[in-house]
Amino acid sequence: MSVYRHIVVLTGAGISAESGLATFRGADGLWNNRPVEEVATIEAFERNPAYVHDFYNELKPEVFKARPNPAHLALAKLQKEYPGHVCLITQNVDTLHEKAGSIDVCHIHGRIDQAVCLNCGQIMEATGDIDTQTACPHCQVAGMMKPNIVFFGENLLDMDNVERQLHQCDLFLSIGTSGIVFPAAGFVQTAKYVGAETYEFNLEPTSNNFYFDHHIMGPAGTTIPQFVDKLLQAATERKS
Ligand code: BJW
Repeated sequence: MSVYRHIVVLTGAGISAESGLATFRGADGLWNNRPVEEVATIEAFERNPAYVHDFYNELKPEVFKARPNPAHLALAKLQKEYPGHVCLITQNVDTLHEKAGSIDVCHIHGRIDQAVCLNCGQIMEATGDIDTQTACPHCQVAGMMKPNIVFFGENLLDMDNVERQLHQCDLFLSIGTSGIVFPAAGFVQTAKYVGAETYEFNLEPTSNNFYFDHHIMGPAGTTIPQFVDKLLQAATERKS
């Protein structure tokens, strides 16, 4: 195992599956077998915001009671103990990486514990219910609040930072994501282009596996702690 200067980790719903949260495209998928792109689109929200608010209001308690699993904890340990930089990018709207102790997590698809006001653009904490009547505490306009979740057709968050991180990385890890949703599915291509070594961790091969040098199959709660131990051990051996 080599020692790396700049590790970029991309996580998806699969890393939170062992914490009890449904993935999107699995058998018991979050959207109950409806194509996610037909429900989680900005057009669907504009058509029927009450329906979308109800969905997320119901989902919040389940997400908030979930606890980080060994994969989240191992990545937090990697961030704390690895001698190189470790950048954590997640597509997940849960905050299990933060609960595991990770810092500076880049939430490219937003966070379920936040709302954004479509009138003034302010992002705020929203752990309780929001609905079509909720007023923005910043600009006071009512009825313009949206969960701070990136729907299909919306731009991702923090992409300037993501691009910067990807262009510096020498190791790219993709964990528990089907590689179907862009632009996140294309990050591995950028990493490969800049010369990074690339690993995919999943239960099964994905359709996006062309750019991965290594495929490690198995539950992330098992494979990630083992892999992190190897990275940390290599770094320790290099030092001594
Ligand atoms: C385990 C496991 C265990 C299970 N251990 N593994 C280029 C080409 C084609 C289309 C596009 C393109 N660029 C943009 C698009 C359009 C679109 C898109 O990608 N469409 C595709 C469907 C083709 N993208 C967008 O619209 C994005 N915006 C954008 O590009 O803006 C620019 C633009 C604007 C306007 C017009 C055009 C461009 C926005 C994407 C937003 C995604 N939002 C969602 C929903 C949020 C709602 C919510 O959270 O409730 O984010 S979609 C949904 O999918 C969610 C996820 O973050 C995302 C990714 O899913 P993920 O994490 O991969 O989950 P799954 O379920 O798919 O996979 C889980 C995996 O885990 C599986 O592989 C399992 O095997 C594995 N697993 N247990 C290890 N224990």
